[in-house]
Amino acid sequence: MLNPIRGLALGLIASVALASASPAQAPVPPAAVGAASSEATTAQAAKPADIEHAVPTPGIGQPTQAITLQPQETVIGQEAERFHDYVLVPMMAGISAFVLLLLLWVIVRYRAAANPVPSKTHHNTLIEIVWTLLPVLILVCIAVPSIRLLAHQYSPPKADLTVKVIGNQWYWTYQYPDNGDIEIVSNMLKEKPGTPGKPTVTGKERARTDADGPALLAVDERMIVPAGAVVKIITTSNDVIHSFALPAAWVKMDAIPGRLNETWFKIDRPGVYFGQCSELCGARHGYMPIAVEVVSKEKFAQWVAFKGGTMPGAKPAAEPAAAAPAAPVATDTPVAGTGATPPVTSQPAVAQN
Ligand SMILES: [Cu+2]
Repeated sequence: MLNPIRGLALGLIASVALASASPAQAPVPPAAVGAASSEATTAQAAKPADIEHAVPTPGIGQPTQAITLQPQETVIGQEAERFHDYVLVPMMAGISAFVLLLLLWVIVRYRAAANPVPSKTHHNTLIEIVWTLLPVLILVCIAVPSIRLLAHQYSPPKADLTVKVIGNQWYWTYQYPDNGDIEIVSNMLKEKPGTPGKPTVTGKERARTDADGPALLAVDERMIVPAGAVVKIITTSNDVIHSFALPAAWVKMDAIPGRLNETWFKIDRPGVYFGQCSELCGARHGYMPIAVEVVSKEKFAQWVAFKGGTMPGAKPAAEPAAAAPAAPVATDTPVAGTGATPPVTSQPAVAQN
């Protein structure tokens, strides 16, 4: 009888010991963090590979044969498209048809042959009120949705990512201030030698393929942004006025030397979206296209690493890992400490520079 009881007691003690041991090991995450960060450092040592770039989908983010607007990928674009399709176009068609019918009616009904003695009628209060009020009502019908759309465009949600877009004669530069200030230079891809009517490659230049996108729109380096992220675009220019335009995102913003303009977009569907410089900026204005590739958040982080940049959240984790003695400090002061450490380490670095 004693043995089973002792066994039970021992079992209980053992289980209590185990239970107390596991919370005691809870602070162990440093070990896990250490393992993860050592993986990260080895990943950094071996240069991260570029992402597999998407092949553009015909009909999405590029010109189509249709006379309608390009399929709109942003909430603002969809609002603008509804306004265009269901308010502006029906109004234009209605007014044009009404004026045409009025003219035809006057031409036929009041022609000289049918109406030998012209009427001397003048001043009709009712008709004067109608032709004053009706245009006012039409203008109000346009103004209300128009100002609402403007208000939505100019009150962007909090940005997840900022890209500084710089126009140059005749290419674009994209800077990522949130990601270690990486800079991408984006040039149009020329055609294979012998292609008529379009710039063609010379020397060792890479010629455009269909995987890059349509002719005159494909570029060597696309602007990469994560899907579903609010992207704040800051435009400026190094020389003359350019304009950053991305029709599928309802974005068009002048890039003016010495001035910063701001716009934004949020595209949820991964893919490639094309635009062009939309301000006549010189001889090769037609040859400075814009290509934005929307990728998953993981792919974006991989691309940033490939370009030698950093992710805003990953930066603090990477720095203490690089400096091994900093690790115990991070475990003493939990969450706030990890947040506070990087500025302290980065500030002296800046001061030294
Ligand atoms: Cu331009």
